[in-house]
Amino acid sequence: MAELFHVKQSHAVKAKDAPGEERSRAFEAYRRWGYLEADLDPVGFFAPQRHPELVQTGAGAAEARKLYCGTIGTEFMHLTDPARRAWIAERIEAPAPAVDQQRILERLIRADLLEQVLQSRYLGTKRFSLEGVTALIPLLDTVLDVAGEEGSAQAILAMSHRGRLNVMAQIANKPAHEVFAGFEDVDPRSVLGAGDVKYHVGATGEYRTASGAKLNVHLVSNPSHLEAVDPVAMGRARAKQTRIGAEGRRAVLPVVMHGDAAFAGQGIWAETLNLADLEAYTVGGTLHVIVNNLIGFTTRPAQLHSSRFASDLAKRQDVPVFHVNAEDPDAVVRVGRLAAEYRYEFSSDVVIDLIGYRRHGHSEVDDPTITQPLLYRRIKDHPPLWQIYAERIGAEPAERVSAIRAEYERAQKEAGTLKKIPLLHELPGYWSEYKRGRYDASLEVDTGVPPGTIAEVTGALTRPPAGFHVHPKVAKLLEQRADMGQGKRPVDFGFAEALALGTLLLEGTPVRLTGQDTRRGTFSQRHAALVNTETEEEYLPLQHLAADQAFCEIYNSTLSEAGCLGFEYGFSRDFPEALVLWEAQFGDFVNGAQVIVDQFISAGEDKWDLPSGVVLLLPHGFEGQGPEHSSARIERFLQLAAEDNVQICQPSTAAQYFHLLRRQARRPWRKPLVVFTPKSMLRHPEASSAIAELARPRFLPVVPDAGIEDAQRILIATGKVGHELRVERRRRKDTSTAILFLDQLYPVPRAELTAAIEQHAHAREVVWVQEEPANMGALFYILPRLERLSGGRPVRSVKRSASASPATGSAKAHELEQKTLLTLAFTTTTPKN
Ligand SMILES: Cc1ncc(C[n+]2csc(CCOP(=O)(O)OP(=O)(O)O)c2C)c(N)n1
Repeated sequence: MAELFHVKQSHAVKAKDAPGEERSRAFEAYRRWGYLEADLDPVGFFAPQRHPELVQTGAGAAEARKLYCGTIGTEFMHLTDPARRAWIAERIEAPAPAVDQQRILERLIRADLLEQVLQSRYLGTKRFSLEGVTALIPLLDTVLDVAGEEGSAQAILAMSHRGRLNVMAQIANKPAHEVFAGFEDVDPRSVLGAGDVKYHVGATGEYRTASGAKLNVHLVSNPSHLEAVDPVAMGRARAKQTRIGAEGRRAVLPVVMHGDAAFAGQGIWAETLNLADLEAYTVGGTLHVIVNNLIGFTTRPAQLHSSRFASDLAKRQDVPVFHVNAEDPDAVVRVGRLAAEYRYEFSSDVVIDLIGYRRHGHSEVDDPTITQPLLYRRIKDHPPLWQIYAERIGAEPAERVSAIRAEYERAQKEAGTLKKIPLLHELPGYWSEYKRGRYDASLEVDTGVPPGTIAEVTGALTRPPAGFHVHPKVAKLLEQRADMGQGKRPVDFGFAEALALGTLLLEGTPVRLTGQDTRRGTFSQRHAALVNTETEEEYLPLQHLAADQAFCEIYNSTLSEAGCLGFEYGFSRDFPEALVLWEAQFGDFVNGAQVIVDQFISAGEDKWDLPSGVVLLLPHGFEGQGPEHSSARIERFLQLAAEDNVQICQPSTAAQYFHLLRRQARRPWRKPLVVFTPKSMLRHPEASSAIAELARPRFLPVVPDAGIEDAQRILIATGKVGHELRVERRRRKDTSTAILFLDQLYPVPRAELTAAIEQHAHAREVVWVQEEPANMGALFYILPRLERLSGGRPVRSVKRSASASPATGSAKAHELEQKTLLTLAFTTTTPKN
């Protein structure tokens, strides 16, 4: 092997160089640029790109060329660690290890015939065939083989539509007749308005590797939205690893497959890649496979990415990329082993770019000859890979081909006789104690905590270790919190949260909380980590409550919404015992994660029957901070709400927040919870709570008005404006207006709302008051419901005028608007809604 490793640009070889030096330069150039001239052109439409530093003659050139410009193109010279570069070079420059060609051939035949039988039996039905990249199956076989050798017991697989049915059958071991059953569409009545298409659902099975190891394989359910599943798979892997403990990262291997167009184009994947090596998110390396067919629907690579390869984004980090020609299965298998071993050796992400072609149109109902006539003329004459490979290795597989075809045809017939859709999955055992589906009152549990326990937790939360230098502002806060915990001053929101998490941790509920600047809190309200002013060392009091407490992870996230929320949703899917919370910096930014909210959090249970108890903390409130620091878009969450799929709440006091968080963990019902959290209300005196409030039994979905009896009018609000209304009422010395807080918007608390209204039997009207413009907030949702529950009283609303943007950019305009809003709320003559 040429000398390893000068990491500098290679220079053109000069004639006077000594042969040793010349050889070493040639190797260096090929290690760096060889992948550009590698043979990665499966059907003659992806010609090598010539590079001037790749000399064709002279000492070492031919040898280096053979190693680096064959059917494997290795991009690794961007890795900053010389040991990693050397590790890869050593393996690429060593003779290719022997591979089990019979096993490869068997897998190729199976992959191809499954598609062919589907094609012949269900002509014109979309299946997103794998043909053209069938080498994916032997590739995954090898990756899992290495995983077994390395001691893994589980693999989390994520992928989009392409070849998914094949991966389900060959890798997740879903029985073939169940794959066919998806095409029979039996029992449609069982999924009216629910369920998902066959190429999106998940699968769970056991894979037996070549060396006899058994691996549980989980193929993650995913939506059509390409790449959205990436962070979810990572979060799921992290949860499974956390459950296992110290050996977790070795025991669970995440494998994520990507389309080439999606890999190059979708931002959520870039966000996810950035999580790879962070303490808060690492899974000890994800193995990525780009199932690269050099086309995206009808669009060619030159229109899809500014770089030669779809994979280039990965190079922003220390991640090697192995391009491999999918028409050379031996090379594919070699790369699979190399990449998987690299993951285990360095706990690093690694990318395999499996470059093949697409035999049919994007789906089987598309005619690709309309947009790529030349390419598809060539593909039409190109034999399936198993035929090419059988010839190459001198095998005679006719008998196996007939036997496998017959096997699939039998399975297809069996599917036709099924009356019910086969169970697609079973939730792991740790879900057995938790319920999903509809809400019912029997799910409720008490969440109150007596003052004695609060005082104990407060002690641990407010005493930093000896010699720890606390910032003077934080020291003062800790003193105040100590008083709060002793009942000497009201408990504020920040401390109520700490107490909720602290008491849960002591009761055995693990906590994971992440978000931008979450450790301190955007509004300097949390201070979950104390920072030593002398050393910057951090200390998390919630991690030091008791020796037998549950684990507590509180992290600042990266500046990402989609990636980070997707991760936490994934984590919650595999850790129902934990309270998993994701916090937006301002609720306004949650729309950066809209796909995760729409496709997973809101619809996941309906589509896939997969529950989650993830919590979203979304700071919300109109405070004159402009259009992007006001609204978490209550209206959008309410629009997504149906069939008890989520809970949407806005706690009006610290105690309500305390009970809400505890309720989420202690109830056996696992359901996403969206919490509109306070900003200025964090410090609003009326939003603080007496310590006795923490001891009361439960969260109140509707907070009645204790101060007013037999009111003439009832104002109902949610969030900060309710407190402002109460202040305004005092200012006006009004004693005839009751002000109720609707702290739970969804599921709508009908009984509590009716009871709170009926408490004021003589009230003449019910008024919904919101800060949000008329086209936003809860208005559209709540009015019809209030009309049904108001006992025949007229219902009207007070709100800002409809507006294209959520809030004004002027603090003074905001004040004027807010004042008008409050005035209107106390005016009895406002006409219709
Ligand atoms: C976020 C998103 N945008 C657009 C689409 C529509 N769409 C479905 S497949 C596809 C092409 C994907 O190409 P590629 O990633 O290369 O995968 P392939 O289908 O070629 O395997 C497009 C644009 C989608 N599903 N998701």
